[in-house]
Amino acid sequence: RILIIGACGQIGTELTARLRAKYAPHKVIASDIVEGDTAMMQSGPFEILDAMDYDSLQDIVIKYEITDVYLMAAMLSATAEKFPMRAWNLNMDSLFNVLNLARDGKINKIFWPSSIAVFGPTTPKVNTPQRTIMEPSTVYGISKQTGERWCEYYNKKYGVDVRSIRYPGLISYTTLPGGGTTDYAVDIYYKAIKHKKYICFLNAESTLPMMFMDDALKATIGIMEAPESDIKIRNSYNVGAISFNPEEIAASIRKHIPEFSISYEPDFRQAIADSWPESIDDSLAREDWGWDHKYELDDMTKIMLENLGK
Ligand code: VAH
Repeated sequence: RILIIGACGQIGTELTARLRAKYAPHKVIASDIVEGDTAMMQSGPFEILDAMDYDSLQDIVIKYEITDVYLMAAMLSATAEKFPMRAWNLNMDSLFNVLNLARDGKINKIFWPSSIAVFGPTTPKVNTPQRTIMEPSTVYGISKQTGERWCEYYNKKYGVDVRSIRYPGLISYTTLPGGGTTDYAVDIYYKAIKHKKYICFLNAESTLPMMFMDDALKATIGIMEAPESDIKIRNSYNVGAISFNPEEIAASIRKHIPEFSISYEPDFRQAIADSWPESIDDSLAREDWGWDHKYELDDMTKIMLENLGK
């Protein structure tokens, strides 16, 4: 059986639905610190769980005979800058809880999300390699870089089958993101429909790696279903899809809403975005376990506006 920790988050919500559609719903246990929406609560088992509470997590693993865990709970980049120690404790304690369950043979397989936030201002920004200089300047990035090191350590030392991908900014219409720097790329669609204008908290030139949620879910389930021998990288794989800046996503929106206008009022998140790459080299994920993205910017814009317009 599968346990999703942080099932009510931006990724967790859709991941839960996707896994319940793929496997029998009763085999996919959703958990979070708060209850989910009606669809989540009525479509399969749910448990209130604090990801930092080892004993409660172990009780759920035993109760449902969990074999695979997707650890989707974390504090993202912008919020983590406001609460550094809470972010460090949540992001790290939750990871150690799951890694230690696997080390002790209580679960078989782990998915743990890393992020392009592991890269920093000194990292080559264009087509960022899998292995390169990584001096993250954000609390979130530091926690993800450290988490990657621990994943590789537990794999090499204890044989823990933990698999990870470095998510770019993720865009979806089902669940609002919480506390990220790339969240402008979701908010802009809501504001385009509601007000036909958007005040962006990043400047026009802030090019960042991004991905539509359907591609992110394909990568997540894809790496978890790959044969163990295909997974050659045990810290975390680069995965990429599209790269754009606020001006380019605004132009994409104007193909549907010609009068849409954007203005720029950069805030503290500009420094975070400036420290991250513009585009990612994901050739190893494509070679090792067949990663391939499908959605380009205009495809995503069409889907976002259609679904948010309803
Ligand atoms: C954030 N959406 O903005 C997350 C992600 C690469 C960005 O880590 O913090």
